[in-house]
Amino acid sequence: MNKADFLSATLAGRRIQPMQASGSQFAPVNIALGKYWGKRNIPGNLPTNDSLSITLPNHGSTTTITASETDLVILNGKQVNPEHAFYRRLFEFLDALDGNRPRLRVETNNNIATAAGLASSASGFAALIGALNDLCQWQLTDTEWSILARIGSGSACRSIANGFVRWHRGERDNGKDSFAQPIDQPMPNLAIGLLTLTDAEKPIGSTAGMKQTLATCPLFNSWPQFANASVERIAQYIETGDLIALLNEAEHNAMTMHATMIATNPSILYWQPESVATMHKVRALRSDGLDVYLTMDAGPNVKLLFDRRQQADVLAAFPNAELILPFEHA
Ligand code: 2P0
Repeated sequence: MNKADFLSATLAGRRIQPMQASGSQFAPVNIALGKYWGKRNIPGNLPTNDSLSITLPNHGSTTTITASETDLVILNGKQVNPEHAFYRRLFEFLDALDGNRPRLRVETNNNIATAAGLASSASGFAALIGALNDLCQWQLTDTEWSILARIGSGSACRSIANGFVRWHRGERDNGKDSFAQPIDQPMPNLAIGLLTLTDAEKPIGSTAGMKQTLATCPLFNSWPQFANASVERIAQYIETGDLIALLNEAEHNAMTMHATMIATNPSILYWQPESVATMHKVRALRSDGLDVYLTMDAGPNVKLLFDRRQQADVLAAFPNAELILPFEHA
């Protein structure tokens, strides 16, 4: 199956036919506490393992789509050149959705610090599907929304709700059982600190990085089993309200994912000296009694995870951290 086949399996005859002047949708970014790393199917973005994220409320992408004389992309107020990777990826996806689509003007605004290494492709594809759903009045269910976003970018399937969200890897070849669902259980004391440590260029994107890991990493055989069990533990800690156990598991999960990246050939090392210095600092704070943990994605920046009741101490140690309280939103 190619991307268009995966999409049409869920679209069930829906086409890109505007039913109103424009369609809009906001979608939030998410940070995985149990990571997605590895695809069992590349065009469908079908993962080797479950993952589980926390949404950053009010941080993300707003996309508005209108029918237009020509295809046009506006990103953060600036027109994007058709040669640009963002433009190409977007219209390749829209063409796969509907080969006879009308010309479209797609405007996206991201209100997130992209420098902090937050994946705007996740909020972007979730917002894109939502805007099309609005424009064409598709009446998508949340599951269909999640599946279509996943085919755009895997982690986008988790950007459909606030709070904790779990992506069930699924087993079917057509991907219809691979979607995310919110976990209706808040953890009000969970706090996140976003650190922008460096704007050093990433050595390799996630899609290529996962491919290389599967092809060359001798440790990867043990990753899916570990990752599934780890997500299961995280889900249990959410249920029992054990914040510290959850944060500890999230850090272990991230470090294990990075171990698989580092053990590829050639090695993928997203860490920069500032990342490693931050890891040591977090450990030193922990041995001083502060419950602060960290997670990292496919980039050099670190996301601190802690108990908001220790917010003053954590922010004193990391004055540049942007504080996010995921369960405090309008
Ligand atoms: C995650 N990452 O779970 C993991 C952790 C990066 C490290 O999802 O190829 O942009 O579009 O499916 O979703 C980044 O990968 O990759 C990602 P594609 P995506 O958040």
